Amino acid sequence: SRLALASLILSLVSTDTRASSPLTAKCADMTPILYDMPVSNNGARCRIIVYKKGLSLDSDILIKPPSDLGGLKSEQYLALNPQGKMPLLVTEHGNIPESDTIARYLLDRFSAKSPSFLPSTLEARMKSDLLCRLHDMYITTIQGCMYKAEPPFGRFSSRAAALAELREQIGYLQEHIDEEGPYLTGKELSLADATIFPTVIFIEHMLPKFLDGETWDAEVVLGKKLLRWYHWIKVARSKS
Ligand SMILES: N[C@@H](CCC(=O)N[C@@H](CS)C(=O)NCC(=O)O)C(=O)O
Repeated sequence: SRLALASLILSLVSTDTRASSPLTAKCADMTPILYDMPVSNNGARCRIIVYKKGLSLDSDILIKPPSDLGGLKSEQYLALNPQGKMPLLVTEHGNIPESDTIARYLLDRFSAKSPSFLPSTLEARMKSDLLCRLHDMYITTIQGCMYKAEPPFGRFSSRAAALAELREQIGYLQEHIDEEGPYLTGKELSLADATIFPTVIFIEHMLPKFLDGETWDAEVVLGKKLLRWYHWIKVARSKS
């Protein structure tokens, strides 16, 4: 009947019901644990946020290697992240895989501490999101071609094809990088800077091994704007 339906809806939305539901009950705050290793460029963006914001590695966040739980493929780790990948952030809101989501969660959770990694203009914020998205969709998905012993590398079954695609995708970043800089999206630091910097380090150190006779030319591979930014960030980083 209508009355029964109305009372059912009322019971679903009433605060009393929600307060007693285990799904919505407020969990106690906990110190989040980031499972990660310095070798991971995906995880590095999360660590850059932790370090740049000056978070306490004691009370704000703990950083532990997956080996503390027996490694990425151990039963204990897989119980937290069935994909067996790092980084992983364990919080009172759930176990969070995927470095982009972890990074945004950390920016939000610790928004009171600067830098915000959020530029003040809509255009720069959009460009940052776009650069992160292009990087995560098309570059990190095939980056294994620079270090994995064997294919497949993402959707590619040959190293040469994956390397060619990687270089093409690096090129696509170029048109979204700010003309003036010094950061990727302009005058202010954004999540894109934290996301792309560790990957360019990977590229600079590993891609030259697969050039097949061609001499390494960072400007040819990275493009003018990405290379200028990379040099500038390295200098800025060594001063901070
Ligand atoms: N899209 C994921 C990629 C995570 C990822 O592939 N992590 C690598 C380390 S950089 C990993 O855990 N590899 C081990 C495996 O896939 O078995 C992210 O951004 O976090």
